[in-house]
Amino acid sequence: MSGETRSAAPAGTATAALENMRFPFTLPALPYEPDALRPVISAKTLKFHYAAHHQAHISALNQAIDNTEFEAMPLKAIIQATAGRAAQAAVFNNAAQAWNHAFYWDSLVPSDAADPPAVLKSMIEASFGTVAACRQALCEAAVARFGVGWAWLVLDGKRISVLQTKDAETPLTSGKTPLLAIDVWEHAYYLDYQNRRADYVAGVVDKLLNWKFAAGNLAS
Ligand code: MN3
Repeated sequence: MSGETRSAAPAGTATAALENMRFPFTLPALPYEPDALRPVISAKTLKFHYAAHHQAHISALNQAIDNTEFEAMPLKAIIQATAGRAAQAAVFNNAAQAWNHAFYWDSLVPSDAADPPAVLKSMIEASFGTVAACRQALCEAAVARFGVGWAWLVLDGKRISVLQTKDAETPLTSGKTPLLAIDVWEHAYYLDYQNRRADYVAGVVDKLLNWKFAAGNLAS
């Protein structure tokens, strides 16, 4: 595979594993056991989310790109090539959701209430004032997202910022570097929190954010 760019995601992550695959794509390994994020996210939610929802996007992606030019392409290239093209919506939606979910698994870590590593922390402080204000902005974006979608911490130029995307959309297609993702589709929390999205988001933002992974994405 000479001349190909290897994944820029931190080594050993689900995101890197997926980015280094070609058709047929397979579900990358979860970075922890399904019960590792309790009590914020139950094992039941995580198992369904991973083995049913994430797997469904991987399977649908393989079906959609079978015998097409996308068979030869890495996942991020497929996402870029199909973004905004109505005729390729099935490929884009499943490719982007396959990537978004791997990135979401990597964005979470058991019981991590620690601060970001120093380089990221100083960038966050330059953009938000404090890490607490950054956490608050991420919470607000995740709670305010109308309908299904994602909340993201991103590197936008030299600034750290927070944004939302709808449905399968991803910051990858707008030239921003994703640092962390929070899934706010109902399947991410409904078994545990029913309609209380804010409680799910607060638990994730206060206890599960993988700041080391976020910092590792600064160089990607
Ligand atoms: Mn999901």
